[in-house]
Amino acid sequence: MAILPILSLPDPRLRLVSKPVMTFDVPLRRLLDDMLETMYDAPGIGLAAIQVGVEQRILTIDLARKEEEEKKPIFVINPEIIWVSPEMSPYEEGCLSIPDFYEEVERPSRVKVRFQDETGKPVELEADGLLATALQHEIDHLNGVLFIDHISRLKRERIIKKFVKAAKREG
Ligand code: GNR
Ligand code: NI
Repeated sequence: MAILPILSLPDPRLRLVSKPVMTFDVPLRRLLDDMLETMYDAPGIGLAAIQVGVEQRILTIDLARKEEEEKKPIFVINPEIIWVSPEMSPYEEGCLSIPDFYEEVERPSRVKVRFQDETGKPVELEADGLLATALQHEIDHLNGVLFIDHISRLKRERIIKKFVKAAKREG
């Protein structure tokens, strides 16, 4: 297993539309293991493959945040949102690719997602609360969408500018 470097704003790869996984092989299992280790180390509750530079429709999710909580990782491959609730809920979101910035985002409170597990088996999952938020945040990443795309243009442009400046300073 390995901890992979996480891309941050304004890396253009974060805007790519990731490609479907076609083969459920050993390299995929390795990538999932590395993503999980990277996510736990960060620490984060979700990670999309493109955040570690891999342009494939792959997510890892685990809401267990505290050390003592039992780890329950979910591997999500080729996900599709097949239903969203009409009700919306606000949640203060953050993103490992936009460190130290948090802002409230409104999204559907509940979602139904169809995806494949790490063996390629189709799965359907209905989620609410933080899991619904995390799934939507992560699936956005697969489409090159970041949570700042859901906030006001003024705030979005301000945060992008800050990261562009920081990247220039660091060369
Ligand atoms: O660790 C994370 N926490 C989080 C909190 C609220 C809403 C979404 C998230 S996802 C984030 C990790 C991440 O950036 N995944 O892409
Ligand atoms: Ni994110």
